[in-house]
Amino acid sequence: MRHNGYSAPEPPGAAELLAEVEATAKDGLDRGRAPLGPGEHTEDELLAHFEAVVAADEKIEPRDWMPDAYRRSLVRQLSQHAHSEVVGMQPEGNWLTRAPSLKRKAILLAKVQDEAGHGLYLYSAVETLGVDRESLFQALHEGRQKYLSFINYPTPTWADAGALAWLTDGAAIVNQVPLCRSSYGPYARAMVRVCKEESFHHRQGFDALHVLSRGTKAQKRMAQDAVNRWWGPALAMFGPPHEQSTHSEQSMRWRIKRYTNDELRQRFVDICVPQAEVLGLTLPDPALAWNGERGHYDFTPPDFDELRRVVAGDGPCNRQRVGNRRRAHEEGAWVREAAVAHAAKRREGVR
Ligand code: BYC
Repeated sequence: MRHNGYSAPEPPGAAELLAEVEATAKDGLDRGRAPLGPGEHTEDELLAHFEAVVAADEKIEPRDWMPDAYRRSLVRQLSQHAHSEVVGMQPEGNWLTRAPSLKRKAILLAKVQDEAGHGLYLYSAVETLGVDRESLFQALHEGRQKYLSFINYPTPTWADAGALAWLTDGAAIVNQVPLCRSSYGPYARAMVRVCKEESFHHRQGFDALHVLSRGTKAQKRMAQDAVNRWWGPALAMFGPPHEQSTHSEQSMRWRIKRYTNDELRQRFVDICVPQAEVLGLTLPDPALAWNGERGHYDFTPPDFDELRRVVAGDGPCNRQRVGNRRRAHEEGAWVREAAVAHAAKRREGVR
C-alpha cells in the first residue's frame, strides 16, 4: 500500500491465507445437483442423503432437504455473522469524520461500506434458509440475537481504528478462511468474497499502524496503546474454549465449522507474532513465547469471564451500539419504502 511515496511491507502470512481462499473458490460452486424428489423418500433416506453429501464435502444448497437442527444452527451463526458486519461499522465509523488525511478517509470509507456489503451477502444467505430479513433486524434490536463481542469496545484514538482492523479483521480472516469450505453453499460462497475484501481491510489497518509506529514518539505510543487495548478483544472473538463451546462439536460434524475455537485462536496468535515484529510493536502478553515442542507460540488466553459479560450486554459500548443500530433502522425506514416503491414501478415498466 502506498501513500505519499511510502510503502508498507506485506504482512507476513497474509498472502498464504488469501491463497487458501482462492483454492476453495471452485469447491464452493453450486453444481446443480438434483435434490431428492419431494414426497418420494422417508425421513431416514433424506437424512442419509444429507449426511452423504456432507461427508463427500459437497455443498448443501437451499433446495436440498436438511435437518431442522442444521437449519437452525446455520440461521443462528449466519445471522450473528451478518449482524456483526453491520453493527461492526460503528467503531471505525467513529473515525470517518476525523481521519488524519483525505487518503485515509477514502480508505476507511471504502472499508466501512464493505462491512455493510458483507452484511448484505450474509442476510441474503440467511434468507435462503426461509427467514425474512426484517425478523432478523427485530431479533437484533430486541437483544435476542448476538453480534461479536469486540464491537462493544470503544475506539478512542485514530490508532484504535488501525489496531481494530489489523487485529479483528486479521482474526476474522483466520476464522472465515475455513468457513469458505462450509457445508452450506450460500455461506461458503459469501465467505470467499468476504475474505478477499477482508484481506484489504486487514492490510489497511496494518499499514496505518506501520506508519504510526515509525512516526513520532507520541504516535508510536498511541499505536502501542491501541494494540494493548485490542489484543484481548481480538483473542476473545474466537469464542469460549473448546470444552465450554456449546456448538462446536455438532457444527464440526456438519462441517459448518472445520476447527475448534482454540485451534483458530492459536493460528491467529502464530500469524500475529511475526506481523507485530514487522510493525515494531509489542503484543501485550509476557507469556508469549515460541514453544518448539508444540511448534506454536504459547500465550495467555483472553479473559473469558469478560467475554461472557460483554456478550451478556455488559461491555463498555453495548447500549450505544444497539441504540445506534435501532435508530439508524428507524430513520432509514423511508429509504427502504422508497426502494420497494421504485422496484414495484420498475416491475410495472414505469420509468
Ligand atoms: N462474541 O458454542 P460456541 C468482523 C457465542 S465481523 C459474541 O463456541 P460457535 C468485522 C456463540 O454465538 C465478522 N458471542 O459457538 C466487522 C454461542 O452463543 P449462542 C464476524 C460469541 O457458533 C467490522 C455461545 O457464545 N465473524 O470481523 O460454535 C469491523 C457459545 O459459543 C462469541 C463471525 O461472526 C463472541 N466472540 O462459535 C471489523 C464469525 N463467541 O449462539 C471486523 C462467524 C462465541 O448459542 N461465527 N459466542 O447464543 C463463528 O465463526 C462462530 O459462531 C463463533 C462461535 C466462532 C463466533
